[in-house]
Amino acid sequence: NLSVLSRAPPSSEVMTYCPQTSPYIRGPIHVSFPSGLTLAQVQRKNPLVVRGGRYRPPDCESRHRTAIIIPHRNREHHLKFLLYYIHPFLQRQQLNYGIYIIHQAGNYTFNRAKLMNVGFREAMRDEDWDCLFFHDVDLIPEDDRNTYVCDANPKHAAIAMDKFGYKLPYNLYFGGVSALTPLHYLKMNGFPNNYWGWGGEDDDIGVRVSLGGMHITRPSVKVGRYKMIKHKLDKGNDINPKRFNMLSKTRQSWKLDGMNTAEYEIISRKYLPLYTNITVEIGTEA
Ligand code: UDH
Ligand code: NGS
Repeated sequence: NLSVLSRAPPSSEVMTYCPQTSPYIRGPIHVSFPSGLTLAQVQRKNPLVVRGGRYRPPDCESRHRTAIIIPHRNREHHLKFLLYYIHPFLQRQQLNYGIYIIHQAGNYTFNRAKLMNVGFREAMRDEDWDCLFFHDVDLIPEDDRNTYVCDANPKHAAIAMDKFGYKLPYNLYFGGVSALTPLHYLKMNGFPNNYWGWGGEDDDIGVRVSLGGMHITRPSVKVGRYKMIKHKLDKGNDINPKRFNMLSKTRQSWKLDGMNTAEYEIISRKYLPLYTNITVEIGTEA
């Protein structure tokens, strides 16, 4: 009987939208890194987070569906702290959200941007996310007025990091944390797949934003604040000596290399209590 299926649910089950501005927002967050923190503790502090690191507000319908995409390898100690801060942060913003760790398999040189392409495609398989936050694992937001929702143009969120004296290091900087809608992402053909090792890929992504006919928006420096968990350059992520040469060619290469050419093999997809863990084989440099 189809009329049963099309009937509206009883009014007690219809949830109203959450307010435009969440009443739970507090402003500045004091960030420190408590020793001995465990994932079990993070889990206990976030009882409403369900399988795969998903959450939706219990008492209202969120206005936003945001996926957090985190490129990862060998940074479990950073991940623990990020999860500790980011889950409550996103809940205070009354978002419908999911957290995705995109874990590069093997020991070959790291490729941050290609992992983001994997994250985009794989997260969109799960849900019709309306915003994706591409998020380094070592950056902790320090103000919950920095809302994890998308703007009309691609947004660079990590504009004031402690390591740069809470200022933008240079005008076109697009590193750390950025937010794009699926439409933004496709307009710029996603991110480049061929930046192996450290540096330049974020600048390439910034250039793609304008090549895709868009511009970069930013929150105010007062709220776009982040603390970076200090670390050295990782093993397997040496500085990419080709980056300047590659950057000089983005205008010619962006349509030929990006989301439309991202090839990879998913090794596993695990819906863990605090995040979805996608392990992927992304190959090696051509
Ligand atoms: N990442 C990993 N594992 C790695 C390398 C990178 O998970 O082995 C991820 C992680 O999410 C990290 C992001 O990629 O936050 C960016 O890499 P990064 O933290 O190494 O880059 P960042 O520029 O720091 O933040 C580099 C510090 C040394 C720079 C020296 C060059 N001047
Ligand atoms: C630029 C890099 C970016 C990098 C930024 C900040 O020089 O990839 O520095 O680096 N661009 C090139 O190398 C072409 S940081 O101070 O975080 O180590 O994100």
